[in-house]
Amino acid sequence: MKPVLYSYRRCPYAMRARMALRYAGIEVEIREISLKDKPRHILQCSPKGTVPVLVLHDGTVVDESLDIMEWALAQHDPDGWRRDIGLAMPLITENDGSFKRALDRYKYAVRFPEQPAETYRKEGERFLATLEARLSGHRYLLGDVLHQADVAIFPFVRQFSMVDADWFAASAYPALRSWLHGLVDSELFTGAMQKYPAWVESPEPGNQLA
Ligand SMILES: N[C@@H](CCC(=O)N[C@@H](CS)C(=O)NCC(=O)O)C(=O)O
Repeated sequence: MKPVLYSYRRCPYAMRARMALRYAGIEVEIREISLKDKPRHILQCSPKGTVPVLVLHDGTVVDESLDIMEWALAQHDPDGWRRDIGLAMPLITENDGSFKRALDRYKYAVRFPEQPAETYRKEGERFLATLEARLSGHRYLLGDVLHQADVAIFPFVRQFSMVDADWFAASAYPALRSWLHGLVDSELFTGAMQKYPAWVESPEPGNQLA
């Protein structure tokens, strides 16, 4: 029996998990869910109700995207995505913390009217500038070989770039742009973005029509 991955195609956390699983060559049953109508089983496995959630055949539940990446890489990590984790972790932490916060405010600026969208964009740009500096000397964030950090971070930068594509195309981050385009065009990403119909949960035994 394959492990089950509850997923949502456009979720950046789910993207990083799906990419790590593909890279590690682990086949999973992807269950595409609606965030507005979550299946009972995902909530039974992980009451916090976020995707991605990986359920292993022995019932073990892994319900944080970075833990799913870690689990996948512990099974198989052919290119050493976990090297220099001491350098990678602060970047990933900043991505998931202050950058994600700025991204949400920039993307949904109408819901955060305290500041104009440009202010939130400027907050996010602090992280973009850090990435640009790293990418100016290397193809990827930790050198010339793809790393867990690239895969963990780029789905969020992709979202940021799409809020105002014209602004991003003219922005002061050329190395970041070519890094992003390379990852978006990669087989690893396109393969992980395959479309699945929404997973339909079978009815609870008690609710079944006779
Ligand atoms: N820290 C979690 C965050 C996951 C997360 O927030 N996912 C979003 C979708 S992108 C979600 O499921 N939100 C719940 C909802 O919208 O109901 C992780 O890394 O897995």
